[in-house]
Amino acid sequence: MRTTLLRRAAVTTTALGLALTTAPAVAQAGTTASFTNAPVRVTVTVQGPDGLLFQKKVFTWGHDVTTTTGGTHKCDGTNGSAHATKVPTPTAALDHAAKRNGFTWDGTWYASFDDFSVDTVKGVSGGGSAYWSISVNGTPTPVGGCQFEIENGDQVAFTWTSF
Ligand code: B12
Repeated sequence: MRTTLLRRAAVTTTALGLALTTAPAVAQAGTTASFTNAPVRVTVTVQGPDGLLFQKKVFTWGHDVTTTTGGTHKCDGTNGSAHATKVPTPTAALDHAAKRNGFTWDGTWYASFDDFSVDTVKGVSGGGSAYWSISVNGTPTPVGGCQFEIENGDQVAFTWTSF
């Protein structure tokens, strides 16, 4: 019994240690703790031309992402100086969803926007007549997916949309 309890405590401590080493930084402002880029839990939906391709709750924060076409770049809301500090973003959420659920996405990097255009998700691309629209809570984002800030509980959707 005691051995089991000790083993459980060790596992919990290890898990907590892992979470703290992989979670983003916590900033301390005066006496009040304030979080920068604190992880949020959002629902990521990928709606393809023939139906739902993916839908799941994802724990996410702004981070560097790598695509085959675009290479490695930040995707944390500081893109295009949209935010002064790092924040969770739609494309970062897609990236976390893809990594943890075994699917891929690809995007072209546009230095002019300091952002990726999301071109392919789960092997499905626009093919010149459609694109992956990015919306949060049903509203298309006015900026690219690495510039927009998402919040806890948001509905983040990538929807295959004809021109
Ligand atoms: C046409 C257009 C599109 C078309 C492009 C394809 C086509 N059929 O031509 C489509 C419909 C795909 C599109 C999509 C989006 N767009 Co758009 N688009 C434009 C527009 C009106 C003209 C671009 C253009 O042709 N430039 C001329 C060519 C010669 O230059 P270019 O660099 O080669 O153009 C390419 C890029 O602009 C790229 N592109 C288009 N939109 C976006 C958005 C982002 C974030 C990136 C990185 C690249 C990109 O596609 C163009 C053609 O290949 C601009 C407005 C403007 N005045 O620039 C907005 C504009 C670039 N788009 C914008 C946005 C927000 C989007 C979306 C994110 C909207 C959304 N919420 O879904 C999506 C991209 C989503 C994704 N998958 O990542 C914003 C970007 C602002 C910002 N700071 O990020 C702009 C500036 C409009 C605005 N709100 O003022 N767009």
